[in-house]
Amino acid sequence: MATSQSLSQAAGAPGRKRFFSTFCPPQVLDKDCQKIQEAFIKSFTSKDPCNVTEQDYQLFIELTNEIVPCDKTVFWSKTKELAHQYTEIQQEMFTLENTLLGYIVDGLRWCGDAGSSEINYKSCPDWREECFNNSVSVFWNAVSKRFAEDACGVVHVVLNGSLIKAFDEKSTFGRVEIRNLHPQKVHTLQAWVMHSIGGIASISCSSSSIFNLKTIINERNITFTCQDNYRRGTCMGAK
Ligand code: 2NF
Repeated sequence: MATSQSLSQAAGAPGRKRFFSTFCPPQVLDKDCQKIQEAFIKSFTSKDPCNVTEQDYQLFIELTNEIVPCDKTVFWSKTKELAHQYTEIQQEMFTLENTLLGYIVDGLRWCGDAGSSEINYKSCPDWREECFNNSVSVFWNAVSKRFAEDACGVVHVVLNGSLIKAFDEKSTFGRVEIRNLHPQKVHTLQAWVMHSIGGIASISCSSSSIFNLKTIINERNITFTCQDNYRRGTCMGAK
């Protein structure tokens, strides 16, 4: 229910140093990160936690603006750990959480209160049960949209082939990210369908769930390719 982890704790979490050494030179970090933290907190404090807008995060998003190079964007859906293991090894590939914006808040929950300028550490609405326009959901929708809009070249997605809905139209990837890819910039979406992640199903590139994704992508004039159990160094099979 409540925000329990502070921003500074999150930034110091093990295994997450990569962003700062890659993108943010130490001399810039101290000053700008203070400004960024303030902008983030201002985005949702003094506001009804069920009535936050994407506009509220505008300044925070602008301050953390950075562009992932073409061909290096990695989306994921129900495969967070695996996707992050991959980008940890492939340091030139980036999930949203490998960018400053995603990095700062990944793993956190937060909200404010209309009657107070403080962070509400006691209780925040549950995004599944209480309200759609809560501080956390609105944030991830806004930044996922931005991440997709900025993507270019060949983009990648790691999907969970152990789930019947390896591609779920209601997920952030299905609802927001694929709908905001620009066909003028993105020519191919490459799906990596990974098996044995922990579910019971065994979904492959030829399953109806993946076909559904291919149809949506092709309708958007973007080429779709898919590979089962992608391993680094193997070639991608076009479907
Ligand atoms: O927490 C994150 N780092 C996060 C949250 C939402 C979206 C990251 N994203 C971005 C990533 F960049 C991925 O490319 O979207 C993609 C993953 O989202 P998904 O919904 O396709 O994948 P799931 O595994 O179903 O969900 C990822 C996490 O987000 C939470 C969910 O509980 C899980 O922890 N989540 C999903 N939808 C919402 C929502 N509407 C949500 N949290 C709040 N509101």
